[in-house]
Amino acid sequence: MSTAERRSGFPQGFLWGGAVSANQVEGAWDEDGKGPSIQDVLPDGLVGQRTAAPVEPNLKRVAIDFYHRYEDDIALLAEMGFTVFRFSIAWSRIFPRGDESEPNEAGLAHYDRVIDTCLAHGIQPMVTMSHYETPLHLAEQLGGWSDRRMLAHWERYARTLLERYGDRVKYWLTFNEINSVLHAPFASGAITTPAHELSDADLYQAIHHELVASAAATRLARHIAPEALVGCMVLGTPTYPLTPDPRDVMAAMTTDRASLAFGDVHVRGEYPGYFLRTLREAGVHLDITEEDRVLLRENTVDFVSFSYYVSVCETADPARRVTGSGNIFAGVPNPTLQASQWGWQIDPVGLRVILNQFWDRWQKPLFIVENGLGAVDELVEVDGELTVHDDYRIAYLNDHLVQVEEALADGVSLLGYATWGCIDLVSSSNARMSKRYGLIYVDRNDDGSGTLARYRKDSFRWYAEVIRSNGASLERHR
Ligand code: BGP
Repeated sequence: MSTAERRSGFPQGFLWGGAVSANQVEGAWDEDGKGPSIQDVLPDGLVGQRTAAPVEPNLKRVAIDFYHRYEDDIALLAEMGFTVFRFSIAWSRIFPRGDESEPNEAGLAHYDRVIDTCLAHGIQPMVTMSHYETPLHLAEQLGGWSDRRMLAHWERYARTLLERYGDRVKYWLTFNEINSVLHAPFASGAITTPAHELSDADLYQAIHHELVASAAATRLARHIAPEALVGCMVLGTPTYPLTPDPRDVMAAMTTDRASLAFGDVHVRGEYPGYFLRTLREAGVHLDITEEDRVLLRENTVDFVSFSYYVSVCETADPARRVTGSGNIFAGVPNPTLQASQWGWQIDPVGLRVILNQFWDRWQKPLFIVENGLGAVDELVEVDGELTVHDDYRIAYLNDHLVQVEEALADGVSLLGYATWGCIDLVSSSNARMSKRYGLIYVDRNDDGSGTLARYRKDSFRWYAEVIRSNGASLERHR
């Protein structure tokens, strides 16, 4: 096979782009009627302590000021040739407390402008309805998704978004990394009970309500915006057995299934047997109505999207069950892999593994909606221009995309690839700026100083060429 043929592995129309979330880029935390969200009581990020009320300092209050700079920023994304841009809508801009009967028009109008700016540049907007940013009032009033009353508020929110934007937004995601509720119940499920006091019954009831909510949003989309495609979004972490010991293989499968269950329900419309066993053994009797069952069964997703940063290992041997670092949750470190500056193990082949696993399992088109390297960047001056020589990020993205191309050759159906934090943003786990993912540098520091000016990194020029060549410029042999 010739090199040219080998390199044409990305199909025509493959969507290339990047992803952000409202709370990590927008700032304007209380402007135009926006209410506080749960992010305002997480000043140190998902791994930090929750505060009793919104406090300063919290870098997310200004973030990278995307709320005011979206036009210039989207123009920069267009300069790279983006054909998809994933962002979330801040629920508390639309319903400031979450329980109002009427939406906040100023919030709605803002996203009209963001969406129209994307479309004017030929970029498909991809909207996440909920990305770790439930209105704070709703969380405090109801205690999170364990309470069934969340569903009515959610449905009003989802309906409002679909009625307003459904004519222009084709790609919709319901909950960001829905399976992360297992590990971050407050950020992911707005559950105010501290994680160590949370009962299995309340956790699994919250999971059930979120799954029903996701199906309810899909049903609304079918009626309001029949052209729209609705996907679930899961935190993708392939789990390898630490050794060939069959007990390790089984342990890895069990850990994997805790997350796979979320996709299983979204795709198949019912709970898998192994999940029911988990409930039985935990003595949990879920409150599932007949209406819930019908909703789940009749409103399965059009595609499955996922984030991918790391793989983990698992073992049945308690003595070897040491925990490393990872995205939201950590597994047993893999002795064959290197890690990022934050200890997240880098595994490009794992992306091919999970693409094949998901495709084999679900036979639904996939979409990679997060992937990238968080790293400390240094701004340098070249010919009077400021830039970042981020060859480490280019290497990371290149090697992952080469594995994506392999998965395409394996027959996986994949709609697109959106790199995480395409413009520098506030980190989700630690709420700092110094963990940067962007192709565009933003001049803001952990202490809040900086001009907020934007600079193109080397990876900006590299990604533009990848997109222009539809992946042909990727280096296959590093
Ligand atoms: C995912 C989240 C994102 C993003 C990413 C990187 O879990 O969906 O919001 O932040 O992880 O995480 P971090 O910012 O902690 O490096």
